[in-house]
Amino acid sequence: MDIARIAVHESVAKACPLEAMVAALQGPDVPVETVGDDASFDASDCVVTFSPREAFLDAAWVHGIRAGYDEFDVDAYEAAGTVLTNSTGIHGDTVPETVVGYLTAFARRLHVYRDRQGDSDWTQEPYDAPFTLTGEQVCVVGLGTIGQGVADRTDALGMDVVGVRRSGDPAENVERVYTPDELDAAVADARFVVLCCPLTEETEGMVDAALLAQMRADSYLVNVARGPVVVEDALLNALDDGTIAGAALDAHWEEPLPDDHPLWDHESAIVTPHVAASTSRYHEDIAALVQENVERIDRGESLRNRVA
Ligand code: NDP
Ligand code: 7N6
Repeated sequence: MDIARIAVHESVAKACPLEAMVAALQGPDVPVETVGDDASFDASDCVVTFSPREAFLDAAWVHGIRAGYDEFDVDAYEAAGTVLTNSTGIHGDTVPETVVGYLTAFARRLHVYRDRQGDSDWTQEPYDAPFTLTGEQVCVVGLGTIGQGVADRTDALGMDVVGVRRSGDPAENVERVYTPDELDAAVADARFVVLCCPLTEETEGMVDAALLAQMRADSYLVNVARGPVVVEDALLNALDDGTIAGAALDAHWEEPLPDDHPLWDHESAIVTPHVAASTSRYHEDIAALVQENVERIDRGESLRNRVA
């Protein structure tokens, strides 16, 4: 593969300023330019993009600037012989820090007081409402870059950490690793269930009414993965009828979450607009991944994060 151009698709602007990405990707050898939906590609192009487009299949290599590549048709890339890489590996601090924020807010009731602040409301939560994270169990579903970061941080906070992944292989700072067929058992004792897995055929709808019913009534669901991993109606019902105590959602079924969605006003929900990974250095992290792979191509090596 010979890369003669890096084409930065305008959809990159959904995650970071386009100009910053173009500047970060500039190197001595390969020219970098911004392209829109009308652009065409050939077998000497690398496309850096947030969203998929059919025309990208004409390029040599497409780099998705997200860890999740569920919107990309991997089979079509294989059939076209177009290389597809993703951006896993760069979210090990940002997303886990956000998760610790959700857990701390729920335990220390910070989201409740922030809601009351606008009304100058001094009302204190009931005596038995606040709790400490220390000593509570967290179940981390997906133990990759993000899940490991969540495990490390929650372990450091004195929590009991269990996890789930298909391989069932042990993970650092995780006391017990379950496989997906043991999900019921994995969540049963957890005060928090944190979803850090990809959206796949296997994980779509994984958190349904039956699984929510297995969770403790005083437990919280955190979704930093993808909206469809959770069955929307099942979660809304579980929040309404007290099957679980609350949920923090960064990933949603439809984005932006519609104005009239019941979650916006739900007192036991924390809603963030898919920003768990936000950082002012995002463009630099992506550029480092792309540049590493440009160098690998020059050396004739296999690409990092290749998914097709
Ligand atoms: P990784 O590929 O590093 O980790 C994914 C983990 O999920 C692996 O441990 C994998 O292990 C596990 N996994 C896969 N299938 C299942 C399953 N059926 N049940 C349980 N675990 C499973 O990805 P990242 O940690 O970088 O990102 C994970 C996901 O988080 C992304 O795919 C994306 O959807 C989302 N994300 C969201 C962000 C946000 O802004 N909210 C930011 C970045 C990512 P194994 O193969 O052994 O199953
Ligand atoms: C954009 C991060 C991912 O999969 O959903 C996230 O990487 C997007 C800042």
